[in-house]
Amino acid sequence: MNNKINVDMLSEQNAVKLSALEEDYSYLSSRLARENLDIEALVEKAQNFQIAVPSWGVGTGGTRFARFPGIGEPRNIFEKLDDCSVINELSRCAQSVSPHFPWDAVDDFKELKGYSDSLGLKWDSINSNTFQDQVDQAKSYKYGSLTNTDAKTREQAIEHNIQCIEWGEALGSKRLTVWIGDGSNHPGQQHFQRAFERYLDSMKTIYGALPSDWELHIEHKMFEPAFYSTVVQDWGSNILAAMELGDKAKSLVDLGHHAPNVNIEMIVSRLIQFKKLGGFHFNDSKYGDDDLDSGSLHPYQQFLIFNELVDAEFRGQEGFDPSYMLDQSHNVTDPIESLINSAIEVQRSYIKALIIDRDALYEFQDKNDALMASATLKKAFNMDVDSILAMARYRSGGAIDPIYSYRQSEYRAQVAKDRPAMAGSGSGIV
Ligand code: RM4
Ligand code: MN
Ligand code: MN
Repeated sequence: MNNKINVDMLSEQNAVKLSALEEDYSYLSSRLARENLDIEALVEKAQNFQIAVPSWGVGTGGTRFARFPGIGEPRNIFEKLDDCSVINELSRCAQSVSPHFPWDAVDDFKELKGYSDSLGLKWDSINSNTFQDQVDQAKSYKYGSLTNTDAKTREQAIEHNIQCIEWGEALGSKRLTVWIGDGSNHPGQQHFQRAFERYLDSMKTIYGALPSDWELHIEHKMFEPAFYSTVVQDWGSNILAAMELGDKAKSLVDLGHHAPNVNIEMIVSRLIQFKKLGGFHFNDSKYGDDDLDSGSLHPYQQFLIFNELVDAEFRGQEGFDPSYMLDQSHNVTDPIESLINSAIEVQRSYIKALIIDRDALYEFQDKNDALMASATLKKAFNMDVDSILAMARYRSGGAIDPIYSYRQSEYRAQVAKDRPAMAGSGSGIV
């Protein structure tokens, strides 16, 4: 295996941290035993939890105003994979990468697949991009892509999505995620119904090109780049489109794509109920599509989402198999550190949701005991599961303290020698 982090150094660092971990673990083990919970089973669950990393997340992001590049930023998909490998080697819960095309397109996809194999990485959802114009593109997306009033422009956008499926097949992916920026900036600019009809028409062609074992994930977003109306603006439009297209079409929930204060966990529950929950783009936000680090602002909301997910798992809900991914933009941190932390924060929400006493919760719900129902959730949320996560990483060959080990490795300084500073990156402002 092509390791980016020195294995011997990692074991030395782990050795320093091991006795404290064992102490915390043994305390938590007896604490959980009192609740009839087996810590070993939880560690196994944590070891099996995986969340994909977005290829565009390993470069420094930016805002509408500026982008301040970091040092040693990856210049192409191969270097992005190197960084993703570091994230996985230390966290052991981020085995796959979600590429964005054409940003990550290469001439030789076999070579790319060979490289990801050598790092032990897999490919998650393919993301198409018809929200920007590429240099040699015939038709502009200024007034929309899949919903453009011009048929030739729609065809070009459809073709790009079909091309993405083909590239995805070469990489062994099984999903296409479509997010479009189409919409309008002025009242009256766009006929709502006609635009959505054009969207469905275009998506039907893309859906028709899906291999039989693929899924098509639809991502909605409330606003931006269109500021008055967006064609796939909310989970309502999203699920309507997914229902119209067929079983292989599902809705994707990006946490930053809703109006402030929206009850996202309830949307998740509805999507689960109608077998339309495709997956997630995890991030955190305060004002809009901020793309902040997962769990950095609203860890309780993230936990409540996992409460719904674990509930579906617990009840054996038919057809329930959502995919988890991060979708963040890092402006002031080292993206590798943010992505490691975020993957672990999502994993933490999952483990905490697993320790909710579900039978007790159902009973309190049935008896309308609001206080105790809510306290049942809070009890699980307040449990410090850190040693479960650290033990899971350690047993899977990762780092007990990933940020410590990452800094000790001096990976960023090493790669910076071969990666000159860049004024802009392919991913630009996400
Ligand atoms: C969008 C959306 C998509 C991502 C782009 C880069 O806001 O979240 O998932 O592909 O950003
Ligand atoms: Mn997203
Ligand atoms: Mn977004």
